[in-house]
Amino acid sequence: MTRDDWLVEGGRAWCPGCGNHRVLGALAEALARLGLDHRQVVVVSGIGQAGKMPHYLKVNFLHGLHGRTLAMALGVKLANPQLTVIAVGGDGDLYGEGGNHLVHAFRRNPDICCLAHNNGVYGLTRGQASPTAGSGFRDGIHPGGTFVPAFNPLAAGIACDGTFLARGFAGAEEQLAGLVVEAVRHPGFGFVDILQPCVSYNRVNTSKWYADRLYDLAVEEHDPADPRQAMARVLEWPGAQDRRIPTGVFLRVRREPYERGFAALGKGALGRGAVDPDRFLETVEELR
Ligand SMILES: Cc1ncc(C[n+]2csc(CCOP(=O)(O)OP(=O)(O)O)c2C)c(N)n1
Ligand code: SF4
Repeated sequence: MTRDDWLVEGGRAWCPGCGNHRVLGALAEALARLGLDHRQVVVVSGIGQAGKMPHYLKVNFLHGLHGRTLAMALGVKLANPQLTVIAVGGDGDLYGEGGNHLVHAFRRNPDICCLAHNNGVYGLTRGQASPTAGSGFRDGIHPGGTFVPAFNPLAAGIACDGTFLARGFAGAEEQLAGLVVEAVRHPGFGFVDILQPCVSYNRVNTSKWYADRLYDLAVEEHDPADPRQAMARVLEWPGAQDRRIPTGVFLRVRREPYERGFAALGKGALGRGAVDPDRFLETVEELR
C-alpha cells in the first residue's frame, strides 16, 4: 500500500501553507510503511484544526470533545487492545484543557501513539496563545504579550515516567514519518511533539524561524535509553536562548503497557466474544 491509499481525496479545511497538510502526509506515509489494515487503525481527535485530521484518512475514527482526546483514545484501547490507536490533537487540546490526561498517559503508558500538533496557538478559535507560546507572545487577548513561561511537554514526559518521547517538525516530512512509525511500534505511549507553523496566527514561529534553529539528535551523540541525557536535551528548548531546537527521539525505554494490567482484557476485545451481547447488562452488573 502507498500513502495515497490512506488518504481521502478532496479538499482540506485548512489554510494553504498550514503545517497540518504536511503532518497529514507524514502520517499517511507512516501508515503505509507500517503495513497495517485500514480496519485495524483508529484515529481519535478532539476539537481544533488538528482535530480535523482523521476526516482525511481512510481509517476508523472518533472525533470528540476538545481536551478529551487522550481520555477517548484510552477508552478505545481498553475496549479493544488489538486495535492500533493514534491520538491526534492540538497543543491547546493536549497541553491546555487536556493536560491532565497527558500527564497520566505518560504515567500509565497505554500502547497508544499520540501526535501533538504544536503551533503555539489555538488555531481554530483564531489565534489565542496556547501553553507553548513563548513568554512575550502577543495576541488579541494579550496585546502586551503573555508573561508565563512556555510549557515543555517533553520535560513533563520525562518527569512523569514517559517511555517514548520524540519531537518532529512539519517541514521535515521524511523524518516525521519515521518518528510516527517508531511511536506506533513502541509498545507503550509513543509521544511525538510536532512543531508546525500556523501561517495565519503565529507570526513568530514561522517555517524560517524553525529552519534556523532545528537540529536532528540522530547526528549528535545522544543515547535515548538514558533518561538523564534525555532530560538535558529536552531542557535545551523552550528556554531563554532559543538558539538550538533538538528534534528526533529523546527517550526510548520499556515498561509494561497499561492495558496488560487488566487480566480481563487478556481474553480479547470486550466487543468480540469476551462478552456475550445477550448477557451485556448482566455482565455490566457483575463487573460493578
Ligand atoms: C470543551 C471545550 N472547550 C473549549 C472549546 C473551544 N475550542 C475549540 S478549538 C479550541 C482550541 C484549538 O486549539 P488547539 O487545540 O491548539 O488546536 P488547533 O486549532 O491549533 O489545531 C478551543 C479552545 C471547545 N470547543 N470545547
Ligand atoms: S488558522 Fe493556523 S492552524 Fe488553522 S488552518 Fe490556518 S494555518 Fe492551520
